[in-house]
Amino acid sequence: MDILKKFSLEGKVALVTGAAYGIGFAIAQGLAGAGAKIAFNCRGQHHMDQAMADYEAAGIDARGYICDVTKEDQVAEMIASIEKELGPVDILVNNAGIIKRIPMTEMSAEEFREVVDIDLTAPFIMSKAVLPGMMEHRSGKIINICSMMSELGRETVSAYASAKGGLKMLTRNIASEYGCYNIQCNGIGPGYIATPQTAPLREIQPDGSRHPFDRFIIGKTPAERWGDPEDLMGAAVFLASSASDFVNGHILYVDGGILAYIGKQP
Ligand code: NAP
Ligand code: GCO
Repeated sequence: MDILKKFSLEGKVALVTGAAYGIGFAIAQGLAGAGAKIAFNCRGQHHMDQAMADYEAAGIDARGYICDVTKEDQVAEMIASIEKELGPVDILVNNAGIIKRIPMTEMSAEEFREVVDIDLTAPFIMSKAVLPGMMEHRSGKIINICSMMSELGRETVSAYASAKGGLKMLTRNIASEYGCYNIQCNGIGPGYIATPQTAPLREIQPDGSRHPFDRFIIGKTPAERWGDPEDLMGAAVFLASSASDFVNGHILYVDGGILAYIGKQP
């Protein structure tokens, strides 16, 4: 048996949400490297123009769509266009997400809802839009980008942790409900990854020293470094490919060991 063939995505169509930059862009690069045709979306033309140039520079013939993943009508329109232009979506990566770092007692219900809307309700909307096609073809892969906060809490991220904890359970539920159609829904739980989302936690201080949170994360991570978006490529290709056909409802943490570690002794 040629085991590498099981990791091939040749002939597959992959849609990665929020993949103009950051983790989504790296995952799309990984899937393209394994042979998939790439569709992605973001919300604004400015990011789209830059992203199209970045995909081209990476040698990837990606299709970009302006679409807000919280809007069911825009999502339906995007999926219809992808089906027409590339073919049915075989692989969906629910990557688009935001975070608001605000102490819970100072956070408005509106701010809380916005995070849950993008980080949890949108993966429901996106998955609901591709599931009928996957059921018809009796095959499909959905990958939800979860978080350390699917397992852990910390100050200021109540909405994000609630949404990412919920996303872990949405993952298990999709696996439970649609596994009989040969659809696998799994999650990737990235550790602390250097992207625009985490840039405020890594800012150099006015006195030239490292941000205290930066130092805290290095101390919490056995690998003693932040992750790079590229660290997530292998897990994404595995979960998108037939190599993972009997893996369902699993969250694969790619965290340099954070969840295994009690932390450095003082
Ligand atoms: P990022 O750099 O902030 O990128 C987020 C992407 O999501 C952007 O492309 C953004 O596009 C898009 N997006 C946000 N809201 C959207 C919406 N309503 N509709 C469509 N696109 C939307 O974040 P990242 O660090 O790469 O994170 C990607 C995912 O991994 C997120 O779900 C995040 O929670 C998760 N994650 C990140 C880390 C980390 O340490 N960085 C760790 C664990 C999990 P626009 O700019 O066009 O809005
Ligand atoms: C934070 C971070 C995180 C991460 C990530 C960890 O403020 O604690 O932004 O929550 O980005 O999701 O896995």
